[in-house]
Amino acid sequence: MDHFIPSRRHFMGLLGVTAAAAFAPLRATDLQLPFDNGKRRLVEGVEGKGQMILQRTRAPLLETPFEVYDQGLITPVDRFYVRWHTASAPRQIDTPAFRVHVHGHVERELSLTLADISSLPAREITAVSQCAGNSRGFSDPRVPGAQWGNGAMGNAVWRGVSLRQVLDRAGVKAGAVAIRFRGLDAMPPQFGKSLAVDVARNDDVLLATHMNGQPLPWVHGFPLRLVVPGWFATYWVKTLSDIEVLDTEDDNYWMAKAYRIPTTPDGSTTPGAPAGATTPISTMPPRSFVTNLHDGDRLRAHSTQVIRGIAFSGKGAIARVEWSADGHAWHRCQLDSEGGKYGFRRWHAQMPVGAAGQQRLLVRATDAGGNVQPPTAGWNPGGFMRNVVESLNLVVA
Ligand SMILES: Nc1nc2c(c(=O)[nH]1)N[C@H]1C(S)=C(S)[C@@H](COP(=O)(O)O)O[C@H]1N2
Ligand SMILES: [Mo]
Repeated sequence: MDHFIPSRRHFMGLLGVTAAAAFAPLRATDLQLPFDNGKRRLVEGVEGKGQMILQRTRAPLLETPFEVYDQGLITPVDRFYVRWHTASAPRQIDTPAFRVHVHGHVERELSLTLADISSLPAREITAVSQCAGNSRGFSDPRVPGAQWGNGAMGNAVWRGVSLRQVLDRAGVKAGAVAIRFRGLDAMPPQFGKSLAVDVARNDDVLLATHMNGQPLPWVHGFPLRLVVPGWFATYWVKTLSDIEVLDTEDDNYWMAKAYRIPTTPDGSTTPGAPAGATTPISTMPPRSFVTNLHDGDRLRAHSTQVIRGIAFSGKGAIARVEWSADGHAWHRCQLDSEGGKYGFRRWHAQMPVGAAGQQRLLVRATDAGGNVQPPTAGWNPGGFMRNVVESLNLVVA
């Protein structure tokens, strides 16, 4: 294999650096996510990040504080959520020695340097990366796994080359079924995800080297990561070094056992029901959030309140965002023009505020494929693909 494997001593030294960085955050304050056991620390300075919600130091799990989504369309790199399954990917890469190995059911095996990849025509795509377990902390009944609030998502400009160009150079043989991607994670079961050949051959699937104009930092997969617009981020393999064309279904742990959802129209099941057939998680259903108001905020009676937020879908461009006070009468919001079909779409509206008392605010998105957010949340044992019309309870005084 052409992988750069750091020596054990080098690796341990680097872990020492991690531990020091992780246990000496520059500043820490407390924060409560809106569910049981939701107490977290807001830290600054971990893994070179700005203020983040600390879920775990190693392997790093850092959540984006929700107010970041109100500050701009693009999530800054230093506020972008971080998720690793193990702390076993190298923090430093010997870039001249780094190779991406393309092999398996191909005409020609390839061993590509970063220079080889950079010599191919590059493009930029703005796309949302969302962890399959984003919002898992809201699962009711609770399920094991990272207890994320809504901040395991972010919208970035990804720069890279179409995977398809590399596949075409290798020549995918007839009979190929899937393409498996592996990173430099060393700990078993080694992280790897696969895509059906037709999905992988979409020009928008990128071998990305840059995020928001900067080379990927190590936490986001330096020097190369897969970007699969519209698909949950579990497929966005970081420190990508191995591309294997398979002539059978991928039976590795991360496809066959993990990241699977019930084979039902919405991927949900009834808590406690016997385990039925499951299928690998894939594209993201539409979601929308209000970003400038929070549950419990106070509004002035008989005023007009500006509401704004974000919406996105991995199944088609956002076609419509609506708000409602009762879940029956829905009012169109204005959609901003920027964003692209894979990115966050910003929206805003003017909401009349009624008499003193309680006022609810619900928001729902519909995409070009007619997919719409459901009024109640589904449930599955993995806590994956959480989606529901979000609602806020506001106090009018
Ligand atoms: N090599 C590698 N790639 C990986 C993972 C991993 O553990 N190892 N985790 C995946 C999962 S589950 C998520 S949600 C995203 C998180 O990407 P980020 O940390 O850049 O936000 O990376 C994906 N790519
Ligand atoms: Mo994830």
